Amino acid sequence: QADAPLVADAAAPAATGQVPAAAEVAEIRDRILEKLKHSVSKSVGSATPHDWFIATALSVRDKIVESWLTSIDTAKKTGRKRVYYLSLEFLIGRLLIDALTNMELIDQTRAALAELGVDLEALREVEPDAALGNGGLGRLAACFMESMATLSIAAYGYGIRYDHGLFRQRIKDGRQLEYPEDWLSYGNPWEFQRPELVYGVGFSGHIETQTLPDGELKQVWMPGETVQALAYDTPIAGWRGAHINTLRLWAARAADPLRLDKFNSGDHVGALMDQVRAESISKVLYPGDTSPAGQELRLRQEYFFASASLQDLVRRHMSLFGDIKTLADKAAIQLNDTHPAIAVAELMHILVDRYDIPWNKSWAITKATFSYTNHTLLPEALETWPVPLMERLLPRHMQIIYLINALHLEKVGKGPDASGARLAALSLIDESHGRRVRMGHLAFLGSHKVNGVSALHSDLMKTTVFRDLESVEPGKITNKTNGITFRRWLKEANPSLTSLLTEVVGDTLLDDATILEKVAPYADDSAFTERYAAIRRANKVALSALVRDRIGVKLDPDALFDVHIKRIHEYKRQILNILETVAIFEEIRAQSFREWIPRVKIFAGKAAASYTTAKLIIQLANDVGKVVNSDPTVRGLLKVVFLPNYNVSLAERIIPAADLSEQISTAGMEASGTGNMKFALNGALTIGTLDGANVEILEKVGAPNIFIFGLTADQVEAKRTQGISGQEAIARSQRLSEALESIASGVFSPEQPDRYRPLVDALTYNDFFLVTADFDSYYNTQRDVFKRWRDKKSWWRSAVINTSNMGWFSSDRTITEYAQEIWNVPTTPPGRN
Ligand code: T68
Repeated sequence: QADAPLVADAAAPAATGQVPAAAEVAEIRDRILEKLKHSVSKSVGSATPHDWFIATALSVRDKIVESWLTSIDTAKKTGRKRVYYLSLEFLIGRLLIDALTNMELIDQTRAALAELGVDLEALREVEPDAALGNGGLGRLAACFMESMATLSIAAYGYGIRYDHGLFRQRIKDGRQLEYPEDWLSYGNPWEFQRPELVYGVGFSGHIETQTLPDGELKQVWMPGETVQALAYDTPIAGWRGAHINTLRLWAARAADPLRLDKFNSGDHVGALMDQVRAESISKVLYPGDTSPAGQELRLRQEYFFASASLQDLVRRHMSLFGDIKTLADKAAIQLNDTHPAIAVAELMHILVDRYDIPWNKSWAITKATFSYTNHTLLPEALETWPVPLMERLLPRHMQIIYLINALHLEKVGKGPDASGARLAALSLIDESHGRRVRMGHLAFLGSHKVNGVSALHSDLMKTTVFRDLESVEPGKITNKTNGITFRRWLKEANPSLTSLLTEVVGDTLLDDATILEKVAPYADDSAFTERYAAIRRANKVALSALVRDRIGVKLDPDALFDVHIKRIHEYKRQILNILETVAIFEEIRAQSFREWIPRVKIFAGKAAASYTTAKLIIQLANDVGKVVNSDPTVRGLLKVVFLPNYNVSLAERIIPAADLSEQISTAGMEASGTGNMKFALNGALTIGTLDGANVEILEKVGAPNIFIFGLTADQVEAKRTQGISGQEAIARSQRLSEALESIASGVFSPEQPDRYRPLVDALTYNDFFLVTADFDSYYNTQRDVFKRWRDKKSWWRSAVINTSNMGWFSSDRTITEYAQEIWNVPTTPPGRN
């Protein structure tokens, strides 16, 4: 990256076109030059693009730091309640453009760099993505951090500073290969190490029982191993820079990094053993999307960051307020899924063992402090830990969990309907196949509110995974439909569209997204829709250049860009999309005389390294692309591209260029989705099932402006009880059976004809995700898409209506709801102060 060319990337988005004041530009230019000289130690003549990136980042960082210190001071002085967002994942992406945008310095900085002969868009490409997350859950945490700062909530994000984020994906011969990602190799200009902030995190050891003077017994945990947690802080600037919060990430270090005795005796490797073992905790992001972790390192990561974060926030609370009993009044801790759920037991450990607060009082404080967000109902993704592992790694926490469970079961065991089966379902311990601790149950019991991430998902929580717990504490489950930050997903990703929109609604659009409604009347204004369409076309030209650069495929920017980008998973049904692609491919070949709509199918996404089926789906997409793109009868009417290494930055380039957004999960399985919102905001029409937040998008945009197909969640459930063989659906649909046959027989894998036999067999005999059941409905709905695309006026009308109705999906709305209904903290809307 460091030696990337210093010229503008042809595919980069255009500037917003405002003319900044000359004096301000000169000042910024001088500050960048100063950083280049004194912090990077380079001259203008010898500076690489990376040097310029660092100098620019440091210059805006100075501005951020000034407001940051003020924000921290103000929160201290006013004694405000803090929000702590605990998440094992923060999928941030790049920060330069984000920081410049939110500090309102982008045009000035672009101009200042231009005076120095440097192109800001080229610098943008030099920055590595901070990819400390797998997908939606991690990206949501990043959007929430930005919105909490924008709304001036005094918040901290707590997570792990992984040396290596999500793996880099390369495609070789159509197959995914995973390479380590190395975002820190050139240094990270955004973070501040805090050497004075070090906490010891204990593991293993034993428990001693002491007798207190009053005769009470006290449990004292004597850890057998201690790892140190080091703090690294990154400032997160809210919109217009009014408030800056801290993302505090923990790195693991050995308490005793070098065993000198061993080293001196010649055992040079053994001398470093403790260090290697300790540092492995923050070495690499767990690459599972929804598969169970199943290994000790994952639990060590979870406890490591939960413990360090709680020690840190308790220390802050005590130094500010001096009374641990007021914790819940001054701190709200949000658990982002169950990954930090061990924090519930850790806080009990702190309150009971360290502060000698009686059990019941401690439990009341814990419940009032915590709340928990669930992101999935997939059974294989619900975390449980084997009791023997917990006993060995966290003996005192296991004791605490047993006690929480005993008191809980004692309470619920008194009711008239307290059958054995019901108690088994309510228990924190799953006894069905070896004893395991249910982390979802622990998070649920230890919280005062539990939320799902879309209306449908929250409803399903009440009837499936948490049905029994909900009956014990009715009303605890609430819904907080996800949202996205418009600063990144509108203004930074699509500056030209943002300019057009602010022209009609005013420049407070990013302060208050609901004013997007004012765009609706322009859906019928042809002068407006023409400009809107021209912006899309320019974005498609830019994306086409990127595709050509990266994979050498030439695209027609006037074709319909049909986009499916997200993690590769069977429930997300990329294979349904591929089947429709194959069906149309066969039809174009057979009836090439018909008037086909030129279309590009764009795929991108990573598969968990251990997820064989998902990797085979990637290979199939690539193999289909290879055959389709080179078939002479297709004549470019259909192209299939798989863009490697999907990440936040690539999403920022693809989404503004999409015409159609694929949101086609099996109904009931996608908790919310957030890509769906990003696409609709940027004016792509959605083809989707009634799943997750698609349901709410339908409500907002209206049925004529979205393409809904397929079984509903209820129908999926009913269908599964009847059996999941695909044979009947395949027999009913000639198109489907032909598409499956061509895949199974090796049309797309002539060098290995049976390569896709396992995929086709699964769909035929064991179609859990109901791909075959939904195929015809999907195929027909794609033909509705074609019909609509032919009527461009109607298409653009729908696109504008989509954009104008997305205001509600701003993460500012979501965070305001969390603040009011879960955290009980005030929010201050942004705006020019
Ligand atoms: C996603 N979950 C949901 N999980 O799938 C998506 N899982 O519908 C939703 O919009 C999003 O969360 C935000 O709420 C995930 O992304 C993971 O990434 C994950 C990571 C580790 C273990 C399990």
